[in-house]
Amino acid sequence: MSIEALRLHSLEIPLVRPFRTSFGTQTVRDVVLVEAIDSDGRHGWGECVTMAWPGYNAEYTAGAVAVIERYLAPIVLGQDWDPERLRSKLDVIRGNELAKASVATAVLDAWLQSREQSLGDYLGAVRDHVDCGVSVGIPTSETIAELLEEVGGYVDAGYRRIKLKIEPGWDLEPVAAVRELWPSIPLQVDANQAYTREHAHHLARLDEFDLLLIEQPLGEDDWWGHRIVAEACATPICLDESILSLESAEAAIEFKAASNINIKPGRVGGFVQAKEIHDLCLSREIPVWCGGMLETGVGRAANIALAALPGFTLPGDTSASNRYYAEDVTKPFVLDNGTLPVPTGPGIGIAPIPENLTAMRVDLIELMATR
Ligand code: OSB
Ligand code: MG
Repeated sequence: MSIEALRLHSLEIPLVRPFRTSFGTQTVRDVVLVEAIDSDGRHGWGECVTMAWPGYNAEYTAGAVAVIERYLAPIVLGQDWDPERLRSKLDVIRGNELAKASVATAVLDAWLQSREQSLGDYLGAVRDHVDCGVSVGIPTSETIAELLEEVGGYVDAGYRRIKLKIEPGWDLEPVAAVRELWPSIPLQVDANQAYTREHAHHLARLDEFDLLLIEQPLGEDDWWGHRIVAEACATPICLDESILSLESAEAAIEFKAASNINIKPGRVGGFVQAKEIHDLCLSREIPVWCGGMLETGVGRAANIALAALPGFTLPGDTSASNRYYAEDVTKPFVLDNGTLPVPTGPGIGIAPIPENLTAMRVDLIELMATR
């Protein structure tokens, strides 16, 4: 089965509420779904999790589309792939992990379908449901009242862990307010690189709120700064943006810059790499959890399979579809007692609903193998 075509579907899906982080506010998810069509007529799907602008990391959606068109599609098209060989082949393109992951996952989905194997089975899933957390943005009104209203809704829905987005000026007070109302809910924070080393002792004031972790307080490449913060705080430090590869995960552990890791398959180039990082962390007893990028059902299905691996001992940002979208491009994932079911069908186990795909689509690029 060789890959005969890649289709890049650009979608715009409104979010149920604005999502504000230290790097900006999103009200619409503009996302590209990659469809890989093989010579036996199978359709594999992968989600490109870039944001529209380079605020989370250096990649952004329009740039990722250009990278896929110019560099990744010519590598992939017209050939037969297994996941490991594709991974090493795509490695000749530097960086651009989010773009690479989207193409690699679409090809992986088609390949798994040809073997009638689910992604969870392929990766080594040990659970049929995963514990779900939810990531709560900075309220656009910047009021504690709005934050508590939103968190209350998620607690009532059954989420097993709450993550609050923080930035300088929005940290101790909101965390204290949530902790006061819910004294025992598992709680953590995510700064998306908004602080500096000079804030180490300020961040240590979060210790009194019994948080699971503080995620990515400093810049992506500030290894030494994260070590300084880790020494100042009793709360575990977790890295997200800094972890781009197996090697960076190992550096974080050995250097004691982090004591747990958020694994996002997009950020590390795909599921083969995500599993390698999981395996390393499991062997070093470093807890991991599955991050999110406001995925549609396509990316969510695959993330849930990953989160079913044994080392994923903390609830992930794998929330139900209705936390993000009134209508998803796939059948929605519905929270079941604070968990989501691991898909069992071949490949990622889900595909866009054709009518939703067409209705949400703002652009379509088709790239064909040349013969
Ligand atoms: O830092 O984890 C992050 C969303 C977009 C970009 C970066 C991040 C996030 C989230 C939301 O925190 C996770 C989700 O619910 O998908
Ligand atoms: Mg994060």
